[in-house]
Amino acid sequence: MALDKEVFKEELKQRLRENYAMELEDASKQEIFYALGALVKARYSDAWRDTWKYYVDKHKKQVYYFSIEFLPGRMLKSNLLNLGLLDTAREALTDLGIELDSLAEVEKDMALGNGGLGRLASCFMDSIASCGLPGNGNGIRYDYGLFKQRFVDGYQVELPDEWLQSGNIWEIRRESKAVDVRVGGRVYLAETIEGKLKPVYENERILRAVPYDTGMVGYENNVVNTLRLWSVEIPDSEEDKYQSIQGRRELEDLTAVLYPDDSNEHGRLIRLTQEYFFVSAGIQSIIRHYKKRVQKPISNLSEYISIHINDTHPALCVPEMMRILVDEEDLSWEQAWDITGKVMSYTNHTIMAEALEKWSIDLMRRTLPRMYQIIEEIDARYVQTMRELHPHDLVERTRIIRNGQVHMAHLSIIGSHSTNGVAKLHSDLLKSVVLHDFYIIYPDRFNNKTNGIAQRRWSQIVNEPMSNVLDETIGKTWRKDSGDLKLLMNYQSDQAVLEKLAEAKKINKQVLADYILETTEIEVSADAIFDVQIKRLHAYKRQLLNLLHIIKLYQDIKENPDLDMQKRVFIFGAKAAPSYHYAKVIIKCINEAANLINNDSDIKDRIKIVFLPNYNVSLAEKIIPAADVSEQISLASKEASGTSNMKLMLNGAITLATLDGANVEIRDAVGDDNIYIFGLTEKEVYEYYENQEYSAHQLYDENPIIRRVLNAFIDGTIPNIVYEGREIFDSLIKYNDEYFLLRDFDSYVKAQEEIDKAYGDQIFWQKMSLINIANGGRFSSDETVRRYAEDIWKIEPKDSFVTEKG
Ligand code: 73E
Repeated sequence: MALDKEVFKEELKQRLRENYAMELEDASKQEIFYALGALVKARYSDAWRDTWKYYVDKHKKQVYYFSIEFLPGRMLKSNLLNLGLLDTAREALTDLGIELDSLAEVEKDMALGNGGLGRLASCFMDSIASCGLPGNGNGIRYDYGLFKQRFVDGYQVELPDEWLQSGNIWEIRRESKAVDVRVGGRVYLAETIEGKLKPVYENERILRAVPYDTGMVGYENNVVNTLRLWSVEIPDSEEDKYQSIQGRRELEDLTAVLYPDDSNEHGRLIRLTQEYFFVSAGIQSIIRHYKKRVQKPISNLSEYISIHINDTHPALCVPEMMRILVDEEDLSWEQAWDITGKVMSYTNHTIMAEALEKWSIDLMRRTLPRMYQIIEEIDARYVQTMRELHPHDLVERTRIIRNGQVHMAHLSIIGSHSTNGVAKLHSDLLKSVVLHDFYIIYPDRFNNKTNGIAQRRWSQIVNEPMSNVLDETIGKTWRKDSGDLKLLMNYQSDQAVLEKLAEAKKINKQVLADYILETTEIEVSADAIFDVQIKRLHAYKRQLLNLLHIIKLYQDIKENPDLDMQKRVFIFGAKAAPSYHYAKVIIKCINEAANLINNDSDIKDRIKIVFLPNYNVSLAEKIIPAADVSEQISLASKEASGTSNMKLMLNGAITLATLDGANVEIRDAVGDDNIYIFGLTEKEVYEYYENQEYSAHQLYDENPIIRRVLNAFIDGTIPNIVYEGREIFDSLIKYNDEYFLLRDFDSYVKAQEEIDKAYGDQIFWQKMSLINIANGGRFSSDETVRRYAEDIWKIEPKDSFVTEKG
């Protein structure tokens, strides 16, 4: 319901009086932010309750998206936008002498995720609600989000992210919905009087799981779904067991921190317990709701409930559902197995071997004894059934328990009805290579769902200057349906439109330049090309290749001081997992190269390097609208999809990419002329793996440019990296360059030279940029979740939403 500006002002003042006993004039930004947050929350609380009631009354099938990470970032502006209040709020606040944007900065990022996987989960939450789909998130309420990153002497330093320090305005603690989760101890099976085998628990620990719910507000559709995050507490019944501070700490630490790993798995007890904790709490609460509210026989569960396993971290959903159905609901194993398979579906997000989770049998048995018994039974039955249908070897390779380990991806595939990859190329690789054995066994289970992004956030909210040009040019329908961005294609030769888009970009670049100056004291010109690489730091993503090219440019200018080139600012944003030594070495080298180049007067500002610390969702929101070039340069086959590639194109950046992940689909969307592609293809990479013919040393010997660039790491050219430089050098030469940086170097340099040339012709550049914006709508997570809803979850949108859309 629309809200009048004057009423808005009055309500805000009223809330300040109620919550803080204070007049607006005396209130701090913090206090005004909380009052505004409370106002916004009150605006959707009725819709939240009604949505839930509607799903129950209409017996709607619901999906529960289980993810160990969610990365919503700030929610104020997104909630205001979705409630149709953004303009009203902005105007009302302006009248009161307050700037909405600076108020929004008060909100701490909710950073309960590492990177793409967690952000995708949050984009899906937004889109599921915005499409009127009955769907909820289920995860962990970590006390500390992903660490805060600082640089000290060029090294990454990690500080705790105390995001809850001043409270979290959006969440509601629901004590009455708490459940108990049992871990550890011993479990054996004993016969009941009815002659059934039932598990008996001994010396187990009971954890109290308390849910905190956050409303996921749909875009102008009165739908508010729920993100439920679980926090651990000590149950009253167990208080006497936790007398010591240390004992309490251990337990309370369970939901204290998010594991700061991306594509690197550290087999740690706490992590496994975290996984079971949120899985068990989530499934118990789903079943409780089903029995109490849906009130249908448990055998009909799959008609009303769908559970999505986001990567393998929630794979225990399979045995936990079996436990509840068999141990607690008294179903036969066969019936329970049939239901579980129908309810569960699974997404794979990576082919990196080290990220495919495996747990030792010993750890699993000690930590989660009942889970292990059930997994053993699933495994034994799998082997028994498949032996009759497939060769022995194939069955052995695909079973869940192998070589003393429990394979969580195998469990997820065997225990669900759908396995999907996150971009076409990735899904094909799953079928042909990574999960090929499973594809032979279950060909019908495999499918692709290319990732998408919450377009409203990544265009309207973060990029107002561009949004205004779009409104003036193609009308406002694109704000609801990003497919309408296509209309912009009619203006690709309209000089006035191209100029307006260029002006909008310039405004964003100036804003970022100011931020860079403020945070790093580096002065950059908004006339330079803003060349951006923002993502987790990982060898396969090849931030180092970017650096090698920068060093080449530096050496070229030193050799030829009058070198004619476009000015460039290379902007990095990346966190390295604290235990990922090599990634941290790369950070140090980039920072030292920055120091060298930024302060060398011979360079005359033609190149600048800016490594912005603490890359997170809010920083992405500042960088992305200002980007000219989007670096998507992972080794082909390694990046499952990527999603910053989609956000950057939507904001008019030109992609410089390998044919990896969703880059392939971006190329298909914009055409070869509006993207810069370089490097090995995924097929060529696999050929190298097979023929073992790659020699980085040979490239070093034969290519003087490569030699000069690499030598800069060990001959003192880049200062202060005596050890780090050697390590980089050795990784490339002595250990033969695992990610083929040197093999792709020449074609990368060539693509960069073409970009340099293209930017010189502004009309040409702006046209490419426009074509990227116009085709950005294709990667909307609205569309992605609709595909999941239709093909996998079998859920339908709220009726009123269907009629609204016609
Ligand atoms: O390519 C990205 C993808 O866009 C992929 O690396 C990332 O997921 C994104 C969303 O689909 C991803 N993260 C993880 N695996 N894949 C991961 C693995 C272990 C721990 C935390 C995250």
